[in-house]
Amino acid sequence: MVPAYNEAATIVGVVQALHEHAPQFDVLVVDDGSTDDTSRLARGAGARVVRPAFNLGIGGAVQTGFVFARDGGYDLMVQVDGDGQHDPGELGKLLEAMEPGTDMICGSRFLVKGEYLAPVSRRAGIHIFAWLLSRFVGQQVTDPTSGFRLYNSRAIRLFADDYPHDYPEVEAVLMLHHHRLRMREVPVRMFQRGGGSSSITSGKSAYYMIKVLLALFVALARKRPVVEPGDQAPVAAG
Ligand SMILES: Nc1nc2c(ncn2[C@@H]2O[C@H](COP(=O)(O)OP(=O)(O)OP(=O)(O)O)[C@@H](O)[C@H]2O)c(=O)[nH]1
Ligand SMILES: [Mg+2]
Repeated sequence: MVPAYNEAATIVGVVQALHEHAPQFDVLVVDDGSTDDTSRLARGAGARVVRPAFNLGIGGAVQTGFVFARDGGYDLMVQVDGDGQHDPGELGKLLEAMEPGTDMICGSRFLVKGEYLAPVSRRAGIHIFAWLLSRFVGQQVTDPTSGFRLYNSRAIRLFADDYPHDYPEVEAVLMLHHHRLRMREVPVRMFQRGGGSSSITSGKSAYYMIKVLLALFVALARKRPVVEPGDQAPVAAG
């Protein structure tokens, strides 16, 4: 599942790499309102394309993918950015780590030495989220904003029902924990985006920090669902 908003420069390469490295997966591109050729190019490269009627933002786009995966009866869903920052060749590492009892595998750029990490200001924000989240969930989380993630069917069902809206990745880790699902990180390389422009402009960075911090504390205060070990289907909190 590839969320893609105006990623005409890179989407063909991403879809082709997924076909090459993950032939067992269907490729779905969610493009809600690109004004460039993203959808046409993705379809031409062999992806299925869902085009919601208006821009849902990254959270709504990814949730569309979860609904597609849940309704299609898929056992696994992998989320890969459409801007070429993730290497589909590393999907094998995520698949290997998906053992029984683990519901989400997250690719972490910070477990790899000497690779592209992110601009300094962004990195500082990521480390603050990582520090906070690690305390909230009681396990070390190094890259909570990573969008290179593999989900099993329990995680697919949870997030199809309820997924955070904008800048969703950090909050999604906390949601997973509250529903007693488990995550693990594996080292992956990440690259600079291969073209197009980031959805996180400098003006939005401050909003991002405040919104995500607020969302984290609100999520902590929310009523928790009661999910006993052994329960089959986690349900979202109302
Ligand atoms: N469908 C859809 N995809 C989106 C939307 N916003 C962002 N995306 C996609 O989500 C992925 C991640 O967004 P980016 O803007 O690259 O965010 P980022 O990777 O944290 O930021 P950079 O490191 O600057 O690239 C990319 O593939 C985007 O095209 C949206 O509103 N709708
Ligand atoms: Mg990106």
